[in-house]
Amino acid sequence: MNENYRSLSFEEVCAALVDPKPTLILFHRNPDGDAVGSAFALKRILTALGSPAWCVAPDEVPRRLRFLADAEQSSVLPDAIPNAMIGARVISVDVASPSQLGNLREQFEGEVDLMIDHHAGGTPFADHFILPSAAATGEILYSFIRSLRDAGKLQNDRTVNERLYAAVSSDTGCFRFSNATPLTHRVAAELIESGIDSAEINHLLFESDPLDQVRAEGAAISNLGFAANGKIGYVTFPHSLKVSLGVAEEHLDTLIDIPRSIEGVRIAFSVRQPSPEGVFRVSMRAACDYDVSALCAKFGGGGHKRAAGCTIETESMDEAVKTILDAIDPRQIP
Ligand SMILES: [Mn+2]
Repeated sequence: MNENYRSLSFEEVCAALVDPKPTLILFHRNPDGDAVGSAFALKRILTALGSPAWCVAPDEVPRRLRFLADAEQSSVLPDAIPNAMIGARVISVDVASPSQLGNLREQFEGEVDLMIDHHAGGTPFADHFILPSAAATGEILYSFIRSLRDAGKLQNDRTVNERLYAAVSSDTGCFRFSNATPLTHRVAAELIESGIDSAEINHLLFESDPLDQVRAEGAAISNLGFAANGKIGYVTFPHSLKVSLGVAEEHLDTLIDIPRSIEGVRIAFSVRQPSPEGVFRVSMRAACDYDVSALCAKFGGGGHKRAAGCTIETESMDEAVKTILDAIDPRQIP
């Protein structure tokens, strides 16, 4: 951890949020429901608190998550930042390490004033409020919002509640994963009590798959592999397959769910090859007490204990898979 950056108290973050200043809100590349929901919830909160705000990310919001974004902000890419926002305060949400800023890193590393995140083992790049026990960044934001509401500084806002619920539901796989704590469920309960349509949000998040995603999953099933007597399951998606199907990278985020949902699989991973170059993106999940973030950290990646990722540079897909398998000691799998 960089000693130049401070861990901020809850009160310090609340004070920063109510300090009216134009604000850019950063979220990570390949954005998920927590990143988009948290960023656009924070945008609305800051606006209500007198701070004009704008969301920025290295990748566009995927179409399936557009319902969590503002209609008036049609792009999150840096060239869409209004001139009035140049030099604004910068708050990052759900970003664990500078590398997750992708091509925004050069522009924003060292420029972030506050990071709010829930990943353990990241690399703080600003004064921060990091709570690894939280299931989602949206869960952390909810605690700030509730405190500000109780203090009479914020009104109850349905759109904010919807975005936060989506953030939490997204990062917990609809409240199925082990990160969904009693507090997570209490947050969800309070959000549902506020009158949002949780069933509709979960339908949009989990039951509205783009056809291209389903086609990609169908093709990937023939690329399933197993090791350690079926305790390890994996799926590969080479660049050539992406080209022949004509699918986009955003349609490959769910591939990891294929091996993860097979009986007996304790550790699941997917390996994607976004471009013809020898760069392979690995997503990893544990259905047991196995620290996949420690494993991914060996390759410069990270994440959570049971959900992590990394990038491997090697010559072929087979080599990438072998690299991961060699790094797992089957005797360590519970
Ligand atoms: Mn998250």
